[in-house]
Amino acid sequence: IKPVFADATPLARLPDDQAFLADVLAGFVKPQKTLPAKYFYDAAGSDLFEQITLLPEYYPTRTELGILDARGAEISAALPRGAALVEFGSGSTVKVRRLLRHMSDLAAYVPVDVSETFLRSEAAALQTDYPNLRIAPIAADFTQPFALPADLGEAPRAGFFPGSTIGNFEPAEAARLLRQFGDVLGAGATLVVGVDLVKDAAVLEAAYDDAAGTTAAFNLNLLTRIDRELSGTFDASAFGHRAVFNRTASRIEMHLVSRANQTVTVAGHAFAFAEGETIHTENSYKYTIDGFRDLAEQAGWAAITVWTDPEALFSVHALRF
Ligand code: AVJ
Repeated sequence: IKPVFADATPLARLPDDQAFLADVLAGFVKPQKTLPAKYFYDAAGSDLFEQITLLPEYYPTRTELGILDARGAEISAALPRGAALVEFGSGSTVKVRRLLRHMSDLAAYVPVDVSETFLRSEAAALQTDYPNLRIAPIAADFTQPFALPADLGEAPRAGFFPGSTIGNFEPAEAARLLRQFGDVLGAGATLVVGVDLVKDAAVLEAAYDDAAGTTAAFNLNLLTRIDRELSGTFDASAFGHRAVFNRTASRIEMHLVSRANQTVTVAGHAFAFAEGETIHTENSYKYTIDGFRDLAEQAGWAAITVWTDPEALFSVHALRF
């Protein structure tokens, strides 16, 4: 069965490099310089992130997979029979496979991802393993509204948003995104979402500043990417990596720290960095179970069930819109 590509909202108004340049310049004129975390994931960055997920200190990926393995039957049972299952930011199909093997009655699987090439290859691989499953990929940015395929008919809607990707959004943005998922899926929909939990600062900080230096390389790769794609003059070795748990805001912050007073240009625009000055590159929000339920409720979702691992490192929530 050949995957059908449904219509989706146009991906971006600006060509990618123009949007990247605009975001970098906007971030660098702020008093606290910032870069959007979504730019981590070029080819080298995606590779480094894959390595991060295998690090001994980086517990989220293996813990969530452990929950999906141990509780996959229960989690699948929380979804309606004959559902159309929409995965937001599907990436690789490693996680959804933990649900699919318990769901023989799925009406359709709808992976949504911004990378059309990856989406196509992952959909094709999944189709080989599930020849009878209807797969309807949508190439779209899931942070923007998009339409589901028109011919899903009356199949009840379910959503899947694993990986604690929700943690990359400011709480108000996260609530907006959850409400948008509800609007895309419709009233009565079920959502399964993976959320990293608040814990000891030392455990969190080690997960984002590993001994092998892989997360540091992931963070510094942003500068290399700016040099390559935007004619930047960054010397990545003139910056260090910092990860700190901000308990008041309940988030891990990643920063790049200037090792010296220096001036760097990006596409001809000069920016001064004082020694010790940082570029804030990522927030990764951590929630308590009740804290996430409050956020979901603000966004129109009611809690159904939550699953965690024995050490309560990570949570998987089922919600109803
Ligand atoms: C992909 C956003 C879930 O926040 O843990 C990993 C990204 N950054 N190490 C996370 C990340 C540094 C990751 N998310």
